[in-house]
Amino acid sequence: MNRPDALNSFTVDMHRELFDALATAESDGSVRSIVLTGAGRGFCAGQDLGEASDPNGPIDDLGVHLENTYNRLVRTIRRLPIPVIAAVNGVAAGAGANIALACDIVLAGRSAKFVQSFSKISLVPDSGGTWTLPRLVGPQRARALALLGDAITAEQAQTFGLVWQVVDDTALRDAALAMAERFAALPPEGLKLTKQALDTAMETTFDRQLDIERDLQSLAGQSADNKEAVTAFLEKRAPVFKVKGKNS
Ligand code: T3D
Repeated sequence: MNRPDALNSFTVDMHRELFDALATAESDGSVRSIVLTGAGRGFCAGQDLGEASDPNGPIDDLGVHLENTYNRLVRTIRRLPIPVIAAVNGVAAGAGANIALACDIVLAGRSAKFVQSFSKISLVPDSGGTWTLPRLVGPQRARALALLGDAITAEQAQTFGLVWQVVDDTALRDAALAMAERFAALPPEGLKLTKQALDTAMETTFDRQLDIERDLQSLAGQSADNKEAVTAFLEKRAPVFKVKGKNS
């Protein structure tokens, strides 16, 4: 996200650019993971409030705007068949915080902050926040975060379960790229199916989830990636996975 002077707050144009980038990454089958981060000192301050309040601007009904932009974005992130890493390099406020939480793995620089700033401007947490937060932090903390709108530090966010790892600010970029390289070395089919399995887990029963695991494992077990990984293990050599895509 690249509007550093406004802490990478979202305009309609920025949404369009990010959709285009995600679509390009998805259609190029050789892309094995995505790192989402912010230019400058912030990760993302949510909606650009200047654009949202401009009577001649592109936003009229906020619900319509949400559906066309933030909802589409977080649905895309969750649906992508490859891991998405949020590298939260500074403040993540409003939708910016919840977009980070929609990603598969959240890394944070030590100076990052997470703010559900919606209550301060009389809005409802969006971009999936009311779904994601209670599942990640539990109902009491979710309510306090959403209703008070207090900023929490990267360390607190990690303690609460919002963040996988906190690293020094100067190490964040390298940590995110190192994780992306780890994903690039893993067989992609298994990662895709694992994302699918975890997506259904929070909404279903134990029995139903066992059925889902069975069906996905059946697919995984038929994949060339699984065969190559097991053969390589038995032959005590490094596996070589065939990657689809225009660059392969
Ligand atoms: O529209 C819809 O469909 C509804 C969807 C809503 C989704 C949402 O995200 S609602 C929530 C919107 N975001 C906010 O309410 C956060 C507003 N920003 C802040 O509260 C603070 O800026 C921060 C806590 C994020 C950071 O504070 P601080 O002190 O580190 O920085 P700052 O000085 O406030 O901001 C730096 C600059 O960025 C400043 O511009 P300037 O004075 O240097 O020219 C500030 O105006 C600008 N900026 C920060 N956030 C936004 C913004 N400009 C426009 N929109 C913003 N959201």
